[in-house]
Amino acid sequence: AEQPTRADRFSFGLWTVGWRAQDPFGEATRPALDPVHAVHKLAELGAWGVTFHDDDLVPFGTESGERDKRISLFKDALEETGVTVPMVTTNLFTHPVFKDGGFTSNDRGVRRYALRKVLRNLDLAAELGAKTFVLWGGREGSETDAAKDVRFALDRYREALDTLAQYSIDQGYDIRFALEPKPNEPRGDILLPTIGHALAFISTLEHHELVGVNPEVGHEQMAGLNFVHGISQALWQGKLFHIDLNGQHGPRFDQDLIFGHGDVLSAFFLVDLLENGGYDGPRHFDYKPLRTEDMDGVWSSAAANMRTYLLLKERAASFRADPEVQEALAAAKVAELGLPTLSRGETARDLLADRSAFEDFDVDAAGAQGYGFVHLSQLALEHLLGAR
Ligand code: GLT
Ligand code: MN
Ligand code: MN
Ligand code: MN
Repeated sequence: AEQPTRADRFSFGLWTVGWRAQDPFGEATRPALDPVHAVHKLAELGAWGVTFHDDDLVPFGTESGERDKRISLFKDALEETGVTVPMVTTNLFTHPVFKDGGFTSNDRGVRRYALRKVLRNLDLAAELGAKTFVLWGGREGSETDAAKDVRFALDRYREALDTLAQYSIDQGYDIRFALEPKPNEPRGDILLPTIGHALAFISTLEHHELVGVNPEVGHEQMAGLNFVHGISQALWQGKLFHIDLNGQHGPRFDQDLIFGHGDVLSAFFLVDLLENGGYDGPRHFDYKPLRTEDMDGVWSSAAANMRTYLLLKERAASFRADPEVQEALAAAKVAELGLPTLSRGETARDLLADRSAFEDFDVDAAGAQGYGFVHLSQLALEHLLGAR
């Protein structure tokens, strides 16, 4: 069961296994990875999908003849392996032109250039059959509040999304957009820093139904937030279009660890939620193989992501199936939260007339009851550890 198959819908960004491990203090420790080779290796390991930024597949500035050639070699690899492209994203952060952002650069010419770059990439996404277009605005932000009028920046962000969505509709593309929040890094402060900010922003868009979120485990944890809660709300609002799975140890630089190699208890509850909460999109890994690894280490890290997910899925199923857990869930009244607080047709006036709800309600008894959450939580931990 720990052997991944296509049915698991695991996908990887070309930039993950292809990361050469350059960081602010050191050079690359690994050679460049040919996208065609990456597709073959990922297929061998049992992955179902591959994703990429425009510039991962075709380096920035490549002339169009060479661009076509690279795209066609990539397509051949997809065809040979049966690997799909469920998502495509765009790089609006590497080239110096984007140092003050793409859609929200103070410079209008840069904003127009950014839109042109993304429109071109959207055409490619449609051509490859991608269903989701991710936008991570890593450079959309600032280091100083003196330099950015955030209200104008949000106007321009919205203008960009409205323009892209309208174009996609006009072209007849079957693509939805997913915004990826991150609180900081590389900018001092990034716009739309959390799932919550992104959801609120999306509600203001002209084509809000076409725009959702692509939350990343580590990014919410960098902000000190509970990822499972964030994902729950995104699901609840019908906005979980895509997900970036990885690991992180709390608020610090973006670690992009292997999935489960950070907060493993949170990863356990996340897999339980994804498997039982109505998410049927890709299980996409956005991680960085450790800088210490050679190419063998890269491929074992890719396999580790998938194996960890499947192990957690198996542990979550064993947790759910345990009669003692079911008893503990009942004692903790977990399902009772699903019952509406008012009865069918009951109004606030009716509630005011219900003495049992207030005048005769025994607040001391209700305040004295134990919920048994500790027992339930320990059962989860024991299933996770394989002790049950
Ligand atoms: C970049 C970022 C990731 C995003 C990618 C999508 S870009 O690698 O660090 O978290 O998911 O654009
Ligand atoms: Mn990250
Ligand atoms: Mn990243
Ligand atoms: Mn990501």
